[in-house]
Amino acid sequence: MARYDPNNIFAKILRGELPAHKVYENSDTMVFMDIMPRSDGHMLVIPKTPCRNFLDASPEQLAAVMATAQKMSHIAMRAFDAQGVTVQQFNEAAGGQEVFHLHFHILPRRDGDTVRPPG
Ligand code: IU
Repeated sequence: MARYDPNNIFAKILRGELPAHKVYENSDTMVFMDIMPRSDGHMLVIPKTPCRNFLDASPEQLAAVMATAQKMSHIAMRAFDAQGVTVQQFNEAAGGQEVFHLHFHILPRRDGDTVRPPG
């Protein structure tokens, strides 16, 4: 597996070098709106520390990101009047990953809707 690239887009967002619509932050994680939403309220949850994806994440990074993902899923249900939430995560190019800083997609869902595939 390739090494973590500190100049990936999400690392630049974390450093404030690129803009993002940030909706939540704590000491370990940040959440911002996906620039190309695949459902209303599509958000991304990332750790603040370097991590390429699920495969090299530490237990501490996973615990922090999953706790924030659960919190934001509850908030998304209310804020976007959703009936469900899809949580998605991709690893390496072959696994559909495009940005190589660990992130979980939070996709608020409504009964009968369809979510556009990524890419
Ligand atoms: P991935 O396939 O899980 O790596 O998807 C990356 C996501 O990051 C994708 O949904 C993009 O729309 C999203 N994104 C973003 O929110 N802001 C950006 O500047 C870039 C990508 I580049």
